[in-house]
Amino acid sequence: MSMNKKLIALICMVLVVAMALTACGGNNAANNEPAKDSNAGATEPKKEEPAPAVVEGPKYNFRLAETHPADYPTTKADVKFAELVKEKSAGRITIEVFPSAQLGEEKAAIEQVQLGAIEFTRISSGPLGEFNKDFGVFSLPYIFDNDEHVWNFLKGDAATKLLDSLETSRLKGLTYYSSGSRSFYSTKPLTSIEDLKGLKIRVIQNKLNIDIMDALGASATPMAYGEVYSALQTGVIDAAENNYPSYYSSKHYEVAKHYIQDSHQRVPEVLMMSKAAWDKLSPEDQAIIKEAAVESTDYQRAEWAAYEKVSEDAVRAAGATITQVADVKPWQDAVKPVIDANTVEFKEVLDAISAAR
Ligand code: GTR
Repeated sequence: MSMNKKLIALICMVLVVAMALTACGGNNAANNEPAKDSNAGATEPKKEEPAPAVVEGPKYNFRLAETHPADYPTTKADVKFAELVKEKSAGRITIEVFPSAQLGEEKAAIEQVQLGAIEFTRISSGPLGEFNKDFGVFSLPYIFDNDEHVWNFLKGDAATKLLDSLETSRLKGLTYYSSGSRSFYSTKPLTSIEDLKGLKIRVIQNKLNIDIMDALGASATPMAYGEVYSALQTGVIDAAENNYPSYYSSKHYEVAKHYIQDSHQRVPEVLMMSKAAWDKLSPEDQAIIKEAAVESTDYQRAEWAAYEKVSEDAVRAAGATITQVADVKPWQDAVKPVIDANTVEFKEVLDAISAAR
């Protein structure tokens, strides 16, 4: 190789190395530019850099209504969401979380959020069914096999469409959170489906819940969550139903110590905003709220998984008698009329739920 050729080869090598270094440095924190195609040719997906905080814009001080106490997984996630919003808006948007139903029980909270008097709430899809018919689907019994099935569905298009449909009810759905599965508990011994017959069972206010209790031979008593403890204690009701975390944190296990795990419903939690308040925000601020909500989801799911275990252990240790339903088929058969009566109404979503199995 002549001297000239060697020189040209050397220059080419230097250029190639320089170009490679420039490409690597194209997504660093210093330039704050998100990578255009960060996954191209990469074996491992690269983490997106956080978008810079949106400093310019109006200041807001919002409120968020939460039914559960401060140490409950949904409340912790609400706080996480508020922190993320504050960070992303450089402190312009603050959200104060009011736990323990301080701003009202769930039904009242939804109404306030519809009006824009409260800007945010974290709510169960159970009561939402009364405000938005499509959400009733989550109250149908035994439609999900397990938590994985629930999340396969929640991560798909049909669940996003459902969340978006809340706009027709003056609500802006932001994200779903975990809520495990609901099972029955009673002040009276409860070890089989037969034991439910004739019981007065508190339900979340929702027509489908009443139909389910009828199908099981029980009688449904719709009631706000905050009233259940004393209603069980005084015998106004015999039973209620919920997941382990609520059974534990509400202390219902103290007064109704017979729990039968049949997992009849898996009713996701929803974080949502008032549509009226949402519409007043700039597109940049809307993006902040949406991103923060989505980012708080994994945190909530992790908190949920841990607390579900803690609460089951705690109620067992406190002397609750827990019966695991070995064969759920008789239970499914008993409530089949409720499913049959609603298959047409919820067909599209039910198909998506089956496909997510
Ligand atoms: C809990 C849910 C609450 C509330 C409660 C109830 O599982 O997290 O939002 O709906 O159930 O039974 O009222």
